[in-house]
Amino acid sequence: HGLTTALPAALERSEFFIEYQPLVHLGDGSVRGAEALVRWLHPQHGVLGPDRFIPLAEHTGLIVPLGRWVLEQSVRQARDWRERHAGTATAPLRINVNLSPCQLTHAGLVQDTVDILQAAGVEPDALCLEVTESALIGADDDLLKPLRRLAEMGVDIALDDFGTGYSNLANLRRLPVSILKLDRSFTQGMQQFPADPVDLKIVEGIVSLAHSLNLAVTVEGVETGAQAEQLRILGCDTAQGWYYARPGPPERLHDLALADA
Ligand code: G
Ligand code: G
Ligand code: MN
Ligand code: NA
Repeated sequence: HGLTTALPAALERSEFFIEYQPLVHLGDGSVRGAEALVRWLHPQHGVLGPDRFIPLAEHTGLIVPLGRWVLEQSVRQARDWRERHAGTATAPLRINVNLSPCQLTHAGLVQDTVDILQAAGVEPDALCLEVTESALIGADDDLLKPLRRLAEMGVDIALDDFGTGYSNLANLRRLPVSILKLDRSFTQGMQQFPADPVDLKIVEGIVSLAHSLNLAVTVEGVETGAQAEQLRILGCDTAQGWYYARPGPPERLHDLALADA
């Protein structure tokens, strides 16, 4: 309750900040971008993670202005990285931003996104919006329309926590998504050696289906080199996890990306 009532003032006082976790190409190990992860530097409680306050912000509607703020900061950060990397061998870095279901139903989503990209001078293809699989289960056309418009503009849409939502796989064809983010639980199945044979088969099947539908596969929660190698062999495209880097300040991503330029 205390946290809930403190949220609006926290946004005004700029108590939120963003950490960035690198997204790495499994084929060559290069840094391709990052996921933006919001935190709250609470004056009494210290740093709070998103699971402590995102549900509260969703409940009160503050998620809309907070989400807009995260998008604005992240897109500006992507512009900064791209400017500083211009002329190097690295591919232009991309930014992934999480959207909560309430933001999807907010009428201003498409226009806000267009305005934020234009104000920062960033191409839509620099941005990927992550939506959880569960938010899109049974989604009707009204819910999908804004995502379709964003996808037509060139914004990538990723299906986050994929594989946990029991969605009908045939349903994927109808969704304007271009990336599947495999849930961390599958990566955990690659921990032991030999890897869990059922997880191997499931990931193999998901990758094959995804690629046949022209979707890229990103894996989350990679903690060891053995997991990364297994997932690379299975054909996954991009990886994220503590093995590469924990979420951190934006300068760190810059250093990591330049180090492999
Ligand atoms: O930062 P952490 O690794 O604890 O992330 C936990 C969860 O919080 C993730 O599932 C992520 O999707 C969610 N999250 C992080 N930042 C944001 C944000 O800016 N908006 C929304 N809606 N969710 C976020
Ligand atoms: O959007 P999503 O819920 O997937 O956000 C990613 C979450 O996973 C964040 O809370 C992040 O801190 C966490 N995370 C990122 N990398 C790893 C990892 O390698 N292992 C584990 N256990 N958690 C991770
Ligand atoms: Mn995510
Ligand atoms: Na996820």
